[in-house]
Amino acid sequence: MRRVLLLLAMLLPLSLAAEDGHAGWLRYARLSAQDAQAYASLPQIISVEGSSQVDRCAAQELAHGLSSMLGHPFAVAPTAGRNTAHAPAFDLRLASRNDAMPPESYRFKREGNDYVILGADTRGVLYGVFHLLELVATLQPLPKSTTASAPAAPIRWVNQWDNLDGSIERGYAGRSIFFDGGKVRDDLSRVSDYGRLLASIGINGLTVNNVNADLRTLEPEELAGFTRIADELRPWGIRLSLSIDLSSPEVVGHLKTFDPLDPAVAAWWSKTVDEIYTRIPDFAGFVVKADSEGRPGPSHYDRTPAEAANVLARPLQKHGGIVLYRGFVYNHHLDWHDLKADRARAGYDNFHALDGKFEPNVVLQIKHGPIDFQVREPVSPLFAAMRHTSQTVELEITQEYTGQQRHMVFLVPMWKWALDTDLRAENRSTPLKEIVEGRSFHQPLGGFVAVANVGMDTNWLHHPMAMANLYGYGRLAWNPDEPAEKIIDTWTRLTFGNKPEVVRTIDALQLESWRDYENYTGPLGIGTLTDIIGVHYGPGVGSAENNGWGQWFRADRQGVGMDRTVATGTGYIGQYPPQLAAIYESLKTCPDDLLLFMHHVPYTYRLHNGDTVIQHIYNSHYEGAAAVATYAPRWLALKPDIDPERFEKVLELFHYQAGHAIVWRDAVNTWFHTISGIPDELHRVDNFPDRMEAESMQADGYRTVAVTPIETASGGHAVECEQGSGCSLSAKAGRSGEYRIAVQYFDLREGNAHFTLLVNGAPIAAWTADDTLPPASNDLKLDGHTSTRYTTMPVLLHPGDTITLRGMPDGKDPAAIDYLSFLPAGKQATDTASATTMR
Ligand code: GCV
Repeated sequence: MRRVLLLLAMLLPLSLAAEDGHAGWLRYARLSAQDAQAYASLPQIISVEGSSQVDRCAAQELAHGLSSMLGHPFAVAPTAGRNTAHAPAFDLRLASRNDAMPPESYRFKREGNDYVILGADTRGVLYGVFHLLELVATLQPLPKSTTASAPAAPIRWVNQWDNLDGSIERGYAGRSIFFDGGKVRDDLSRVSDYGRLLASIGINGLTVNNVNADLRTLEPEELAGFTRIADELRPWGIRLSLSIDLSSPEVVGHLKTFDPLDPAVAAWWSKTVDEIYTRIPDFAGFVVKADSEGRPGPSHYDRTPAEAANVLARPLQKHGGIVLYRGFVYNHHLDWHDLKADRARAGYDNFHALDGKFEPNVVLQIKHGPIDFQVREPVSPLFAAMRHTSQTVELEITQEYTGQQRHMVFLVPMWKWALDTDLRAENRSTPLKEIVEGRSFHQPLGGFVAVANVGMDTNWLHHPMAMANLYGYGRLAWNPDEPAEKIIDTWTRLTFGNKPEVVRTIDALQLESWRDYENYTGPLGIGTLTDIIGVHYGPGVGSAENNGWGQWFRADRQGVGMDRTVATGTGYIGQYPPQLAAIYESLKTCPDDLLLFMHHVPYTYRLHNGDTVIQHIYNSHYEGAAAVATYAPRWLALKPDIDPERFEKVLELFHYQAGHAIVWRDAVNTWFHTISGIPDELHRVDNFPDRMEAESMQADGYRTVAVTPIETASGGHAVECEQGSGCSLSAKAGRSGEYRIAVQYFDLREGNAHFTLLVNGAPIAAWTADDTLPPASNDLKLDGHTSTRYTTMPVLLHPGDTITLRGMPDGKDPAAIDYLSFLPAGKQATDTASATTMR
């Protein structure tokens, strides 16, 4: 089959054929004849010394990739073994002891006409092959010899939060590729494809089930299914691991207790681990979420996390398995009246006294920030406290709080910002990256874990641009020193080709996107300002306050921000080593980007950049929304150079993001305007001369409804259609000139409402509110998640023209409308959506 595909790939013409994104960055697109010339003398035989599945996979991948890119056949020599043929060959070789190469590393060398890829082990060979293919795809010369490229740390894992029923917690790209209907899927072909993508970026472990683990996970029939998944991953050098629930001895083993210090419990874990290894000999280990968000844990028996982790670790040890015990342990019933209560303190408070009490094969898995993957958080102080414990940093690829793969947000700059943060433990340089590499405190294990949550969507993550986060994560886990610019440049070339204009544009868009998103959501370290007790997507500013979840930013009429100082606040800052604590404690030195995370200040407090806090909140939201409005026009310029399918998909998402950034901007600014009572110096906030509120138009069948939270609709109200046969709104235009008309409506997933916009009875636009753009999670309310915008092409209006908007509800979607905005065509209007164009 592989051969047939290979031949087909070679016959494909050099054109912009539609691409569905399934190949990710491993497209192996055909090079032009001129570019291919540089590789014309490459040997066409691939000989492979090792005989493992991984070695064979590496050889096949090299043959496939080179054939596809260079347009002539490359073939794997039929028998495994050293290259003894006289014809020049690619020689995939395993290093000998004398080569003294670090585990999983590779290097290249030339021997006569042979190209040798020398792997420290079979994974090293595979990684070397992928690197060589990347060099060709990005038109780089193949080096004569290299020093070894070795991974920064041994643990480079991905977590999936997939449930056995096929749903995915915080998954935004369809259902699980692993599970359906309570068991492992019959067809696991996408699992193998996923393994290949992960191997190409050096990932060596995959946890396939949710950390909120199903209680049946360790049942024998489920283990049989997991064995099949492990078999699919093994050829790609990826070891399977499982999330487990600590109460399993009771639930699965029918013991009376799950107390980690009970000998019967220890015996049960030992027996269960042994059974797993008879099925999955390279099983990687367990991931544990305990005493967190309602999960059972050792506190039930007054035991410590170390005692719980160790009972799992001991039986895993002899098999080479590890325990990743999550540091995400906190009380979600905090008393919000208590000004000393602070969720950010929880990681350190729960774990620092346990340093040195874990078995050597236990690794603490710590989210990079102390809260929960907000758009900006400081690095967790726990990393600096655990000097005798191996640690991994947990990052989040799935964009739970960062636009859920409906907004483009390239997270590598954020991760690098965190990884480069110098915690100054022991008054010396201890950047986060060096702590998790095990270098700062001389720990044997450590590394990187990221939650990815790919799904059944053909292109894995829904937004074509989101794949840069998966790719970038792998690159950083291999080498956290690699610049974000280099990472995105390589990804863009692999994903969209090497044309300079394409590469320049996409690199710039991606690199700007995190700051833009932060600007129109939650600047100054305040938190993302999303609906934290709902789906974590659109604006829901007040939801963080006044409840037990502890994501407070403590806004009142005078000021805003969490006082986490030692002097007057929760004392959180004192959990950092003294030199870093001193920087955060003082208003003089605390960076603006973290100000409201660390301090409570008046709205009139002046930032280092000279703005008052309140004016900065207003300005940054306008800046962010304006920046996002440029994405679609910049992307449009690439139309001749991008295949139509991916071009249209990205364009649609960029239009959507521009509209949703305005929803964010207005909701957050209105909320702060209301609470502070301080007007915007530039008179933009709550002042929209371009707008016509839907509830002010003449309605046929539409009725006015209040929207909650109130700030997520213009004027707090919208209209819903109550007639199955459809409804309409109309009004006189009252202005003359060329305008784009933006219609702000609500798109609910369970139904495809239809809208038609008419001027003097003639339709000028029609569209369907389908479920591809607004939140991936189902939300049946009119709110900041579902508010969506459609913008027309320019139309010429005269005073007295009649504007009519017809809405046809469908299913549970009532064709609801918030307002119409008239944006002067041809100039940047105050409402930044003017830069969007007709869909
Ligand atoms: C898997 C946050 C998320 C949860 C997630 C949890 C965790 O609270 O919203 O969906 O649960 O983190 O990381 O355990």
